[in-house]
Amino acid sequence: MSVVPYPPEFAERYRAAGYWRGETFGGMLRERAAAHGDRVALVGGGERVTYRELDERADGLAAGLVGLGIGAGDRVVVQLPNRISFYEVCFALFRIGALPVFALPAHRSSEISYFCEFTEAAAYVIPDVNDGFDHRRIAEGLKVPHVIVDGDPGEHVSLDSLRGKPADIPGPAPSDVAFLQLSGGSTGLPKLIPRTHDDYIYSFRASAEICGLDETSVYLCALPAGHNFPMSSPGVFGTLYAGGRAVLAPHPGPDTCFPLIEAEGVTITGLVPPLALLWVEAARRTEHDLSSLRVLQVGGAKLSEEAARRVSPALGCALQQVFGMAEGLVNYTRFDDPEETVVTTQGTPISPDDEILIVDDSGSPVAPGETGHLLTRGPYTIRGYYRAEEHNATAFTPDGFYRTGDIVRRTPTGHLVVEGRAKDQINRGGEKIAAEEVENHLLAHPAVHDVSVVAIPDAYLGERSCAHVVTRSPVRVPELKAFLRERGLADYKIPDRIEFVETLPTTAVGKISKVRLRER
Ligand code: J2J
Repeated sequence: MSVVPYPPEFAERYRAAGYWRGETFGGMLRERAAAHGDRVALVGGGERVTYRELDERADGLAAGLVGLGIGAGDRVVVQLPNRISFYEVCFALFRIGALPVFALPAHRSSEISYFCEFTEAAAYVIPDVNDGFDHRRIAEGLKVPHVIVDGDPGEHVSLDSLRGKPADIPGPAPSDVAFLQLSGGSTGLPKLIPRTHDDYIYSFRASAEICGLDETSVYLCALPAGHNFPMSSPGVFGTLYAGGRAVLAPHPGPDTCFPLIEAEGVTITGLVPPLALLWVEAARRTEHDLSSLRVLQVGGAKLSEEAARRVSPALGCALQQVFGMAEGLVNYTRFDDPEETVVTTQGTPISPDDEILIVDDSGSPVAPGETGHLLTRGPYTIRGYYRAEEHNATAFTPDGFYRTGDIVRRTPTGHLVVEGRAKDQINRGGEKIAAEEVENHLLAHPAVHDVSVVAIPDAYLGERSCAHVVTRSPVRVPELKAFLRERGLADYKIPDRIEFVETLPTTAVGKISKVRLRER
């Protein structure tokens, strides 16, 4: 089975409670275009697109994609940067019922070829050149029927050539899977997350409400558009749901974003902790007027209390901590939470029906206030990864709770505090690296006998990655890094440090002890 559905009794409950309202992405855009067609929906690359224009462009593009042979249920790997075309392509695919697979701009041939092959993708959508990298290079040798380029297509299909006349296309059902999102991953190969129209729209509609979004809101998309946080917490989709305006920043740094905040009157944006700190520093000496900014959301990795205390004074806006995951569950500190709660916790869940369990190593609930493994189940948390039956057997409990791999505790007020992580992952300033994936690539080098990749603490990023390598023949660090790049691994996954060791420490049962490696 490629997708694990919500059990019927849960689906019924989520509908009855009004979480799942039978909405689809396509329908939502149509309604917004009818209600306020002339309002600006998206701003990016010097262009402004109204709700009506976005709606029409999605229709035109959907017709062109159908003409290319793309149909309902087909997977399409989308690797576009923060531009208007990202959303045009998304809505066109949503209208057809084809599923975008959201790759990040940083992904390279290793990740992309895996996504294309694993999902048997019908197409791969890219910019020509972005940030100095020619994405058409990844397309060379890729096993995918169509490569669609936003820009100079070379030998491929130009996105603009697909802009046709709207045609009648039967849309997907609200309970259908809308897209495949990427998991941060903790195993050798990244897992894909199937999200339905019903569940995802609930998550960003409720997020928009929690964040107080309305038609006057201006959301700045600073993080990569394909990531779950700027997409849905409340992100660009939450903003469009509320009838607001989303501004797309090509880069997340203050040099790019501060002028956009001033020019567009941005009211809310979301960042990962290292970027938030960069903004705090830059705000001290900026000449840009940031007074429109009401909320800075910070999430994706733990924000230290000390850093959290600096946000509001420096930026003159409220801080909101966001603890979320592409698999579902998202927590927010609320605007009426006491200041101490906002700086010391990662918030409470979106939904009254988000079920939270905190358990010990043997799976028994811990005493209130104690630290343990976070398990969750609810109206927008998946029941299984895409085409991953074997992995699902351990990633979920038999009664459908997702094992987040996060170690948390709950305060007496019900707020969650992230205390650590049990999953074999490195959180490099919000960018997630599955240790095993990098280990497997290193093991492919003939000089490498054994390897273990662990997180090491870092003042700026929170964590960096360090590979401990046992060699069988001499090799130098730059050679190993070049080897990983040649294999087409995304840059952020290349270990920050590589240490050569005689042996790797083992546990009592003979497994490599990452705990002892981290201590080293
Ligand atoms: C500590 N760890 C955090 C936080 C995520 C909103 C916000 C973030 C994500 C995201 C998201 C954290 N403090 N505030 O999808 O909608 C770590 C946890 C979690 C993992 C999920 C959203 N916020 N984390 O980061 O799928 O370990 O989603 O399980 O990329 O990031 O990563 P991801």
